[in-house]
Amino acid sequence: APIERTLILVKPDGVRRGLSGEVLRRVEAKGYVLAAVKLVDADPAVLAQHYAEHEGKPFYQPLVEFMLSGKVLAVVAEGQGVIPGFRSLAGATDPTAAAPGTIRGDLGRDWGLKVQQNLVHGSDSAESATREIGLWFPELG
Ligand code: DAT
Ligand code: MG
Repeated sequence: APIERTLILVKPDGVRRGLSGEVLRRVEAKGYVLAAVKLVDADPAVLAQHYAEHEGKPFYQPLVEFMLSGKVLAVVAEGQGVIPGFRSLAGATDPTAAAPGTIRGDLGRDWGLKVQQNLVHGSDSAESATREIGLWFPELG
């Protein structure tokens, strides 16, 4: 697989629950390299672009509000195949469906919660990764 970069976000539920380090540990244990890490209050304009593909869906507004509910850990990770590789580490979108061994499967909770509270985001393609790294880390450009 090619050496590439992906954007990872530890969402506010993950930061609140003290799981930022556990997510970074799994990324590093896999052999990926942390190229940039920062704890931020998400910018609403960045979020609107980040989730543009979901605009108009019923979960869009709750998703954006959730992402504004607390700090987000933004990470650029680098390595061979890290874009699909981190998606594999993260597991399926719905924590109930996510396999054991994955971040969402092991650590995600959905009782009484919404699907958006699934701990992490990972870019889904090379195009998304380039776009999302530019949005969250304009200083790297
Ligand atoms: P992923 O984060 O696995 O790439 P996605 O891009 O389809 O998933 O959706 C982005 C986020 O939106 C996802 O992490 C959680 C939320 N979401 C997706 N589908 C949802 C649904 N049916 N109900 C509530 N939230 C949803
Ligand atoms: Mg996605």
